[in-house]
Amino acid sequence: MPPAALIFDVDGTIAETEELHRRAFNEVFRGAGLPWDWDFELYRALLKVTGGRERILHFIRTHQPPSPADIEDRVASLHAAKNARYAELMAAGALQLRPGVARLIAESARAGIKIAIATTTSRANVAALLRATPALAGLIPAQYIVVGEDVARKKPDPEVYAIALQRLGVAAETAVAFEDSRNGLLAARAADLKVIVTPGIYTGHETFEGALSQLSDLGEPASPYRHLAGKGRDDRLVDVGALTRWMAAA
Ligand code: XBP
Ligand code: MG
Repeated sequence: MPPAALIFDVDGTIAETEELHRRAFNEVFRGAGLPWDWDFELYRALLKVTGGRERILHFIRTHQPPSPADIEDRVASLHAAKNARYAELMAAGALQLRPGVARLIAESARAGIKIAIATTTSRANVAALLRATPALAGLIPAQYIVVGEDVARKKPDPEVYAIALQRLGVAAETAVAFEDSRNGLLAARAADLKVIVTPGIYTGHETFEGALSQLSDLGEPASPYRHLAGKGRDDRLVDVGALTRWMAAA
């Protein structure tokens, strides 16, 4: 049986969005007169905290950067400004989807498989990405897009996946989740989903026990994925046929 639904994480999985988030954070900090600059290594550590607002607060509380006294009250507005800048950068075409994402989503939608999103990022950021990505237009219905504002607890809590499954109306064992991070894997596994992990630029050092498969990416016909662990050693692409076989053998 082919899967009934595919549920995609956004940041790091559909596209390498985190460099755009980081750039937007730093530009907004500079614009607000704050002497903060998140470099790649620091941002990798900060990514353990999901959610941009939560990440800024965590930074203030754990790194004690030079900050005005009222800084915690300004976190919500800094975060809103970050998301506004992120949308501008996205609209300027600063990003491409990761290999195989558009191909797999289009093929699956044609086969009648439901496509959903389960992300801790803000709704506006998902909208910005979808606006900038004509290849996905119309393939992911709005009610199947579950975002940070929809949950009380962000990943690694499974809430975002539980809501997605409920809205999709499918059982967890018939669906597959796609993630790039350990926090995402833990969230999806706690919702009883099978998970394919494609680690990204910020998550290649993490460990992913419990994943159905670990691959460099979803693969394209001219550039197959690199198999890392689990299912898919003898395949080249993640497609509906491969997913069907991997799930049956799980
Ligand atoms: C993504 C995140 C997000 C983005 C920023 O995690 O942690 O917080 O970095 O988004 P995942 P917001 O890929 O596991 O969903 O600033 O909108 O919160
Ligand atoms: Mg992610």
